[in-house]
Amino acid sequence: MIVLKLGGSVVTDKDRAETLDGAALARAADAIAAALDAGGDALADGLVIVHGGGSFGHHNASEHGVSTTGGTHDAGAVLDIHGAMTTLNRFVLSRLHERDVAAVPVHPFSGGHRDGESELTLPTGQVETLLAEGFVPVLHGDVIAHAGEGVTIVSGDELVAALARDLGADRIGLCSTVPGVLDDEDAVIDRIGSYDDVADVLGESDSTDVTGGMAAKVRALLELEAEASIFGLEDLDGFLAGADPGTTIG
Ligand code: IP8
Repeated sequence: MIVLKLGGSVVTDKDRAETLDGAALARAADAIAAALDAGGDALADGLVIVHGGGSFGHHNASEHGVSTTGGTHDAGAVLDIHGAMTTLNRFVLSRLHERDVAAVPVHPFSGGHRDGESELTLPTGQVETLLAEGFVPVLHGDVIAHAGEGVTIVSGDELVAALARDLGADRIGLCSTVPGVLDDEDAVIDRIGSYDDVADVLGESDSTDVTGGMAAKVRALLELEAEASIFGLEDLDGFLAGADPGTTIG
């Protein structure tokens, strides 16, 4: 089984509020549809897609001062952020449906929560059952109930980690706007085995990103048993066909 994250910065114009990158989303949907059509071992046990927020969630979250640790009790703010994410989810689903992919939405806000220690609990029985029934579940970064904080943000990367762990993913892919994790000279780092390998080169994200950018992604992926790949959109076909493009983490 493959867990694939489509980065919010890939499928949206990250610097312009609520703006889709239609061409990039179409290209990603083409690659997914072609890989599913081709069948093959890599996708034999199904595909779970998670997409990030890009310009559809981060701007709303930062406007309301909500992050993965700092919450809100303002129901309007919750609806605003969740609404932006479900709007983007509908776009992703519709582009996949146009290509006959059996994609269905799974909204983390409806099932997950964090405890007082910010530990995420994400039920995965529905995802597992949908996979077994031949669907492609499509989750997204979202708002989430958080004990003692009201509601906070759950990033797509956290969801990828939880799904990969609980469903025993064989492979994890993060499709990003960059061809991998880049070193000081902008060359793709082939493999990262520990965060110390890259602590010097991973700075803050340039755009409004309440969940931490590349550094947070690498940290989350390093905690997983399965190896993960971070790669650019041009390598999505290759990844889905079984190759290990970009940076391998783990
Ligand atoms: O783009 C964040 O998801 P991410 C989602 O995967 C929200 O970090 C609501 C900001």
